[in-house]
Amino acid sequence: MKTIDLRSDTITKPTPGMRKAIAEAQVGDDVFGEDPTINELQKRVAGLLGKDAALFVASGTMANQISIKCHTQPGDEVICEADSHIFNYEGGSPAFLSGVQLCPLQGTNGVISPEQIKTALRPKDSHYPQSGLIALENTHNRAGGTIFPLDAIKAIRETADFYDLPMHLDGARLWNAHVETGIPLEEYGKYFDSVSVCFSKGLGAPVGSMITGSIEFINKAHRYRKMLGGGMRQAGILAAAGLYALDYHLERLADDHKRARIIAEFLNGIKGVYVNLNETRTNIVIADFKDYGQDASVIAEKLKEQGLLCIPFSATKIRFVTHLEIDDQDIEFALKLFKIVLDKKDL
Ligand code: TLP
Repeated sequence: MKTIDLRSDTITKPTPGMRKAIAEAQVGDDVFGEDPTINELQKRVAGLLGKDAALFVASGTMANQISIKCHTQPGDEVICEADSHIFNYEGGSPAFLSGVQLCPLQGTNGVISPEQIKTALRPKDSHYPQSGLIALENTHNRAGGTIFPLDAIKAIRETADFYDLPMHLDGARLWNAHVETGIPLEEYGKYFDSVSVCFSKGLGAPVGSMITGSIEFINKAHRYRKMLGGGMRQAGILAAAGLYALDYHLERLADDHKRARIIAEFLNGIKGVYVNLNETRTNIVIADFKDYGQDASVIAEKLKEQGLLCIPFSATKIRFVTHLEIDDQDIEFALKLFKIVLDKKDL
């Protein structure tokens, strides 16, 4: 049976071209700083984000958590959005690794405001945790791949400057925001003290993320990476995939966005199903089946029986993600499967 896997853009396997780049990569011992391919990727990504330095790490989670560790002291509080990846999907590691607590603010489409942040800031009094960091996410995964508007980021930066707070961006899918808006990565980067980006999401590399920031920040991150056992040796074979992805898989994200849009419009056309079409601009579609009359998990199971894989995100919501391995025919086929599973209920 043919399978259409829309669970995540993390499921892609390296393409033949990427595998060739991996096979031909020059490598060295990266713990000694001697892997030329790692060094090239770090330099390139730092440049793209307008930062002085970058550090290759194993995963997006590691990139976010090392960044939190660098910015905070135990007992601090990190202001983030309530649906953010850091708050929901990183295993409670801010508490485990950095001894900090999170202050989740309910955003709108993943976007929080300076006013919300001001209200959340703690007085400088020994009773309170100390506000230590503001962490944003762009694109925002659980909100549906939504793009954090640049003006909103600028306004938060002004607040952060006023209260002397650093800002971190979980930019696992910042590539998607960049391709969709045409806003240079560097423009996004300049409002943050640190930005993490991933090669293993829409870009299609098998492994790897990058932390970018100042030289001082990255030196600190380097030490924490080592402490976490994240110092890798001939990791240039992984960086080669990242370099290849930047050359060949960045601009094509626009295709993923078009395909996600087709799914979004189709599902939104079904009675009782809602997709926020205004905000669905990248490769993630969150469909809310709240008036459809069946639990998200039941619908996901029925879709699976037909060969379409997706992830329920709540009792009523299901996430569908387009990626490198989904082409136009797959989208046509997906719509056919949606019709089989959903239309009957619609009649
Ligand atoms: N997200 C995964 C799951 O963990 C939910 C996915 O399938 O989307 N930041 C953001 C915004 C992410 O979406 C993810 C992965 C990460 C960080 C963590 O990346 P990894 O999986 O490399 O640790």
